[in-house]
Amino acid sequence: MLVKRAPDIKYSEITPKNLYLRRREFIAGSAALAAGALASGATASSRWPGGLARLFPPLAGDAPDKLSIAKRVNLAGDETTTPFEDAAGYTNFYEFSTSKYDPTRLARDLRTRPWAVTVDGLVKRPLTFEVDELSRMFPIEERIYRWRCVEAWSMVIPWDGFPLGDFIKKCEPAPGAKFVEFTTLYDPKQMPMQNDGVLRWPYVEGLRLDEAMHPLGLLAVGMYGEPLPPQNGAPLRLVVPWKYGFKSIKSIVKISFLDKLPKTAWSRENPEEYGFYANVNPNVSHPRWSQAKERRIGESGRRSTLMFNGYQDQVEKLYAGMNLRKKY
Ligand SMILES: Nc1nc2c(c(=O)[nH]1)N[C@H]1C(S)=C(S)[C@@H](COP(=O)(O)O)O[C@H]1N2
Ligand SMILES: [Mo]
Repeated sequence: MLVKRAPDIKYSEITPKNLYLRRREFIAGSAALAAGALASGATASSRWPGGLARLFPPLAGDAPDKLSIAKRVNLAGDETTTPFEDAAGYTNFYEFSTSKYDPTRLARDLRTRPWAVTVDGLVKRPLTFEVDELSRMFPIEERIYRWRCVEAWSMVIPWDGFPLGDFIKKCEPAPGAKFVEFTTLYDPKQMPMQNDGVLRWPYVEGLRLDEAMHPLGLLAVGMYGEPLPPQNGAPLRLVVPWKYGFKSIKSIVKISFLDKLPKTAWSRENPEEYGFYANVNPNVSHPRWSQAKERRIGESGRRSTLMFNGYQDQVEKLYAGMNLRKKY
């Protein structure tokens, strides 16, 4: 994300040249580390050549090291899946850093077990789930989705998780519930940037209840068939593929059902730039750049951004009658 009042972040940070230079360094670094792992007798994952899997294990507690995936669905057509090292090596996680490369290192020791997720607000009764109990409650699906950041870069990622709507049904929201609010862990000892004013912490996101019930919404516990790396929002994060990436909040500890619009972190910080709905829309520019095209990580050049990130047929009915050019 780019914030006007953060002088250290520039749009140039995400120019292709810079990215490619950094990416080469990153890959060179991983290859060296992986060679070390192999020399010491560790097995390399065939899926992540060079043993990258070993670089991003969930280190804390008893997180499962494999997911059992009941079903696989490709919702990105014939588009090529982004390599794992890019999806796990180029992240936005402002609780750790405003750089795309540092969360991989800085979030490494995030304690992700035990991890409780509380459900409160307008529900039949408040609930608390332990995260692994949650993953056992629902069959885990792998869904390959296009992923589009508001900063105009994109990826194609296989996420592993369960439909948000199935989880919401278990929560038994009260008739007055109209919105769902999600909150990230607040722990400045573990998340160094929470001592900094770049955002008002904790990170909060939200959806209208009917959007949250849409079958494309996912609560992810993994990606690429393995538990989520910390920098990608372990142990539980949201994935809403038709919206800009900032809606897909990481490391969730609380889910609240509300009768009014949640005060989300980015819309509170800068409502001119980041609206509540934040549906991917190539026809509406960000005040500081066009959203018509995107840079697919790993590709050169730019490709056209698709309305609702390519999920228009599935989701447009949610917004019937709304002016999609307006920032809500
Ligand atoms: N808690 C939290 N969630 C977050 C963010 C963040 O900084 N903190 N960044 C958002 C943004 S801008 C994007 S693009 C995605 C990035 O997800 P990824 O790093 O797994 O690709 O996470 C979103 N969720
Ligand atoms: Mo983003």
